[in-house]
Amino acid sequence: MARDLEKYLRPEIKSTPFCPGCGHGILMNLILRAIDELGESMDKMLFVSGIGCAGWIPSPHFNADTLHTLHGRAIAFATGAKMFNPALNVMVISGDGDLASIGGNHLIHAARRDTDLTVICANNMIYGMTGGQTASTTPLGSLSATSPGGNIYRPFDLCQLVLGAGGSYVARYSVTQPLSLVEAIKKALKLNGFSFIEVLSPCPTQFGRRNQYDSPTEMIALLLERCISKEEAEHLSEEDLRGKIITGEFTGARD
Ligand SMILES: Cc1ncc(C[n+]2csc(CCOP(=O)(O)OP(=O)(O)O)c2C)c(N)n1
Ligand code: SF4
Repeated sequence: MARDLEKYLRPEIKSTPFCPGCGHGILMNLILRAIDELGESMDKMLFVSGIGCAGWIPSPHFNADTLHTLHGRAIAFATGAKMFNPALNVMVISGDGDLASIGGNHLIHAARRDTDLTVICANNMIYGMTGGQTASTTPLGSLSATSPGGNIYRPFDLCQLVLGAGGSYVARYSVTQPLSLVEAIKKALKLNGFSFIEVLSPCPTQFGRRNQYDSPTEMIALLLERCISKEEAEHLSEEDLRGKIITGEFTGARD
């Protein structure tokens, strides 16, 4: 963590629980960088998370009001807090399992209602905390604790899901695209309405080791290779797009 961002952390926090090479630590840094660049006061912010490794990003680390809630229910708690105190800038930070598997219904209905929340989904394509089970985001064929022969179900495209449900601002970036990601978080924080950012965040421990990416460096290299911008994707054939992850802003659902 850059020294100038340490002021956003609780002074008693000396380390995080993340495994070496986990993308969630990078994401934590980038969220704080966005808040710092915006000059947003932590006093006006509420951070809400569910259960999972990603749920540890804000809580107990951020020196602000944090709600560490039940698995899958972060958006429900966040909605209640925002209804009670509309002046709060409410940010939900949680995992793909938490927000899109057990919590999927809250996600689509908050998007449909255009509830004024900023939701950051740390997508590592697996349930990290509980030992690497298949999530609704696990790619076809990937190995997990519950699909040792390879996942047979198609994963959600989270951005398309939220766009279809009516989210006002939808974007996807990887932790390997820090500048774009910080800009997206700043936009989402300023927007009135439901903003959703899917962040590709590698889990070397539960996803990487099972899927022959033996080191965090290999996972980062893979994201660098696979993530392409929306604009680049427009010039590629269906065959060239295979295995690629399209990143960028996906706005206009309500137009
Ligand atoms: C009601 C309930 N069901 C299941 C669990 C077990 N559980 C805790 S975290 C988790 C999944 C976490 O995955 P994700 O949200 O993707 O976060 P990650 O750990 O990968 O960052 C599960 C299934 C729970 N705590 N509560
Ligand atoms: S299990 Fe995965 S998601 Fe959880 S801290 Fe370790 S690397 Fe990160």
